[in-house]
Amino acid sequence: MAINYSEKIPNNVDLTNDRTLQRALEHWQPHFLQWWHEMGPTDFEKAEVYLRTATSVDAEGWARYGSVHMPEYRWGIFLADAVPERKIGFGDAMGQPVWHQIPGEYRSTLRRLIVTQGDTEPASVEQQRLLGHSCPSLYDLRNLFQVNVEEGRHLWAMVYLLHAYFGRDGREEAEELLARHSGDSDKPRILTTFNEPISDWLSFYCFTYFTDRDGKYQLKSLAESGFDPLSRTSRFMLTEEAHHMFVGETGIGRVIKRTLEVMKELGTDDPAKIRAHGAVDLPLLQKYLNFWCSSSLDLFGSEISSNSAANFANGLKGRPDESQYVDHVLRGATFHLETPDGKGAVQAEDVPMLNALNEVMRGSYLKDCEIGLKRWNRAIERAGHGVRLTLPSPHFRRTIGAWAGQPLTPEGRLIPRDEYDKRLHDWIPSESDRAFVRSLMQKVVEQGKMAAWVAPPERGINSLPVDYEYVHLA
Ligand code: BYC
Repeated sequence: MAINYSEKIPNNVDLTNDRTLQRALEHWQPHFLQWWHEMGPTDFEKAEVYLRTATSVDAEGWARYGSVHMPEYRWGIFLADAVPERKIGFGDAMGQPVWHQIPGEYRSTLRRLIVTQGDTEPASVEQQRLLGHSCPSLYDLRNLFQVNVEEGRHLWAMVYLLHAYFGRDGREEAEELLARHSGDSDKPRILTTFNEPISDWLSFYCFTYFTDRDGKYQLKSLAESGFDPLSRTSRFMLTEEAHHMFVGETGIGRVIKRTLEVMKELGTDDPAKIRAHGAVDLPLLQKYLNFWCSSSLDLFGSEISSNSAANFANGLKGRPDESQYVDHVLRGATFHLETPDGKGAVQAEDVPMLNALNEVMRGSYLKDCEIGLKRWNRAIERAGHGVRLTLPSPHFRRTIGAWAGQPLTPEGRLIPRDEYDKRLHDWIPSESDRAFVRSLMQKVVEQGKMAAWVAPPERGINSLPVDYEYVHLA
């Protein structure tokens, strides 16, 4: 069904013919806008931003671009087209028709999954709300706001499910999604990474590279769900998500490009000299990669998880790209898992595959993360330098699961705890590293100008030139 923009809430779910649901969502809408006014990029409400807005759910030509004041962005409810006669593709109910309503026995689990997913979306907007004040260019400022409005729309996607399928408790959860706040000591966001401050653009690029990629993998697994409305909404969210990871990958790539230029200009790889010249030395970038990668790895949950086993067996949450696997039931399958033995060594055991699905997903995610690393390392190699950027061991600096709190190097070697404590800031940014990065973050908003710590992008948005006025500041 086409997206109807003539309604108060743009949608392709035929809202006009469900007056109760329409009223409930129209009641939530001002609360969302109030939240946006208070917790979004508040100081840029009058800016005209060159944004894309979804116009259809087709993969081809699904968005239009134009200047928008962010509070007037048309947040709405867009589900990917239904697949006729879709069947559950995994778990014990494999082959049975998908559900168009919530099965009673899975109600609370599905609500928990939807609320957890929904909670991350406004959290990220809150985390990024002050970044506009230190943007490196109008191009970047526009990308930040594009990401922000789409995360707002992803909140709408989950709130729609809560309102449409869960009744009163769904409506209460929708209110709570606006009441918890990132980093709030009384009412924090649900998942750890979404309470980390994002106070500089290097963190923003790393967040969109690593944490949005967790979003990609979680959404891919929800897109497999036997609960069809969740599958359809997740599928369309993935279309929007691709740009967010693009911002991360090209952002980090541009930082590296600029650093390599400075290294060439100065004829040195001495971090102190590179910093004195106002660029990000590669060891410092490596620390940021270590920080955000390890934090994002926690978002997959514990290595051994009865939640993930039940979610899979019951057809609620599959593996990303489930169809690429041969066995979709996994009863009897095992996974070789390494965990710390508590005495400073590593033990290996074969565990039921069903219980290890968080780890399986973490593995696929890490492979995807490697792609950017390869590209960046090629640029470093071409410039004639021997340094290589790496991903930290998946066991490094974990706070969730079997490896939580274990003293390991980024290479994954267990070391004495006092050595770990002493060396931690060799591996993740120290307060002085962060202060240096913050010192680089001076707002650049003159048309066509770019901050000195990051190279311009190769091309602009929607075939426009890089120096286009992507944001017209009031
Ligand atoms: N922090 O069996 P366990 C995105 C909790 S990002 C705090 O180990 P399970 C985006 C867990 O909730 C994608 N708590 O794990 C990106 C559970 O609590 P309860 C977001 C954590 O359940 C950028 C307990 O520990 N989407 O979209 O198999 C910008 C034991 O859990 C954490 C989703 O996450 C943590 N890191 O898997 C904007 C999808 N990890 O229930 C957006 C929905 C675990 O015992 N969520 N816990 O009270 C899920 O599928 C699962 O909840 C998780 C955890 C994958 C998060």
